[in-house]
Amino acid sequence: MLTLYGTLESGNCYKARLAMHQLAVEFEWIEIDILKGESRTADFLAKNPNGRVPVLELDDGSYLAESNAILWYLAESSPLLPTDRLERARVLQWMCFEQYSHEPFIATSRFYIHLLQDPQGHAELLAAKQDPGYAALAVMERRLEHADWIACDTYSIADIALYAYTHVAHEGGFDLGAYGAVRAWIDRVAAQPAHALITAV
Ligand SMILES: N[C@@H](CCC(=O)N[C@@H](CS)C(=O)NCC(=O)O)C(=O)O
Repeated sequence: MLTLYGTLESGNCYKARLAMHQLAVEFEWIEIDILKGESRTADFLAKNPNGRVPVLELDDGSYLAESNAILWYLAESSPLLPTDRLERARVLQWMCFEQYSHEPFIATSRFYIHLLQDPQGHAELLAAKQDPGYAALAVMERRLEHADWIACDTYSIADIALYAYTHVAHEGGFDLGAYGAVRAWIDRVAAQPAHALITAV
């Protein structure tokens, strides 16, 4: 059976859990308390030299880190990853966008506010993340005004990757009020079969 090492509140870890629920893949969940440094122990660094969750342990005892790499591994040969060459590249395009232009602003703001519960102590950092965070939401809005799904004609792991932190953007201090197409897409993602909440293991 697969084992997922992660932190329940983390959107990056939620991506893998949501995909496994939707693909009906059984897995064992091992909670890692990142606030206590459990992802930085020698034992954990042997699993992921980058000291971060999520990490997926495969049946043969090997480890895979990076949430979007884990999504890609899980979704291979499933409807969550298209077979067409260009569509696969577009899925990757949006997953790269998520990691470079979205997660560093929206997810990290949520980390300071929702997990550390210390917005005052990080006020300067949080202020600096507002404009790029809203810019990422505007990019999504432009795409979703004309499309049901973020990367291609069907629901894919690119939707899962971006849903993880977009649907809880308010917990990072972002107001989705002006992003109607993004909000409608959030509802579509949540209505997919075997959807699981971010709070569910
Ligand atoms: N690019 C990585 C980011 C992983 C990441 O930042 N994980 C955070 C939790 S969301 C973490 O492990 N933080 C603990 C630490 O840095 O010690 C991914 O997508 O998996």
